Amino acid sequence: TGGGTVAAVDLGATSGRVMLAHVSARELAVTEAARFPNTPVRTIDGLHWDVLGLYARTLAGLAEAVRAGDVASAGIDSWAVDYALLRGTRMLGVPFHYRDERTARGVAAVHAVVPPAELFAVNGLQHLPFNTVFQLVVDRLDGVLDAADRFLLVPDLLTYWLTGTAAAERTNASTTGLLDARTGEWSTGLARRLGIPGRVLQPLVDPGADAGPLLPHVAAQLGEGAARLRVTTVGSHDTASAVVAVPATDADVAYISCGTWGLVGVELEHPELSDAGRAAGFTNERGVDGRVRYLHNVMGLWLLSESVRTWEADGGEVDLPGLVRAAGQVADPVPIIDVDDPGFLPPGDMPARITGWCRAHGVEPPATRAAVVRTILASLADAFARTVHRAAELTGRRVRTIHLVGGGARNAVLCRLTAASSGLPVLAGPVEATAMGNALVQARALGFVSGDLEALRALVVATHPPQEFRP
Ligand code: LRH
Repeated sequence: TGGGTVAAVDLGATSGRVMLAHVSARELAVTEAARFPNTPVRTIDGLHWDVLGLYARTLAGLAEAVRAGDVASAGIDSWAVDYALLRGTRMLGVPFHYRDERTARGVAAVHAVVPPAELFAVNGLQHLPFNTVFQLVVDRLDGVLDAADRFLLVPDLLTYWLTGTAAAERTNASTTGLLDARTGEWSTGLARRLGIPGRVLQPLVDPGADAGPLLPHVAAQLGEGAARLRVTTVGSHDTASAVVAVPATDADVAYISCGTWGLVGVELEHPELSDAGRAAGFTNERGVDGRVRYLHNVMGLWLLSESVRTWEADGGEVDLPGLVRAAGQVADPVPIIDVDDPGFLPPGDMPARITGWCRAHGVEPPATRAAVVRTILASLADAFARTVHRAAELTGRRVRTIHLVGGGARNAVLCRLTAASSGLPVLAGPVEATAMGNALVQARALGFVSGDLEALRALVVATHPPQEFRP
């Protein structure tokens, strides 16, 4: 076929973008139609996402995309776990940010009924205090869940606002903690035990499913070219889309999807529910085409972006690329911190917390901004390397190459340090893997390309060869 053009909407924790992708059997050309910041808002009751702002900017970005090309379809992905409650068409309150502290109450309430090991045996997930199930139980305790007849994860919410079709896309649903890792269906038994009414669980749909045409008022807002536009369900968990576009040529690879988080692991055909894996903090998330993303959440570039935010609040511009280059030249040894320490999770003064961590562990804290950045990058690389080797051990997979995709692939110091720490070659890029995976799944659904994930990945390798960092 001649191929065609789709729009990939990718909402990250720090920024969102609408990308235009022209896809055919030989081509994967991605250009940016719009990019906008995602700025959380703290109100009296906690930390929230500005979902209306994100929706408005998504609409503006789609309008831009429609003006620029003959767009056949749009697909939406975002960070996982967060959601809106709805009653009928009406959103009940402003969605919370997963970094809001309220989740602790939910964890205690859930574990009192279903102990951690039992929870893992059902959902196969790494314990993260913000998994949707914990948040929903807080809503139940606060009396808010009673009023809701459904919850929609962020990409499902935007798809609903665009099309009027309400569903739960399966890759993202797998991050809620309410999906059975073995069957890929909602665990209604678990929901019942936790007092989460079955009615709030929406019908599950798979990536590639048609979500329908735009609602008339949306099409009118997007202008002439939008008449033909449909929404296609993609791997709506951003990490699921990113893994689709890992430019792997064989199975002996691990991936690191590195943005706000560093998602480090391997792809499996079936969930791996061993106790050793649970103890090591591994998760079984659903991927596109029923694959399993067996991975561990490493804290990621959040440590860096939150440090920059702290320095900027102190006054003045921060030249991040310059700081990263300077970090690359720091010759004195820097401390290696435990990036997964839960103390680093909430927003706030990150350099102070890094200093505090070092003092508490009897090591000399980094003294300059460049040394702080070096500490962060070297510590991330150390965690990435340990996690890759652990994933290999736990699954019996022989890992000969590490693919690093996402924004982190732009950071040459991080890629170099990851190669050095792991003793393995790091193949970096594409930076826009998530948007590419999103676009490829749409393009396949529309018949612009065909084949399994390996075929889609071969197209990424051919069009966007990664950059190699040798150990
Ligand atoms: C990365 C990500 C990750 C989740 C986290 C909440 O953007 O989706 O996979 O664990 O955000």
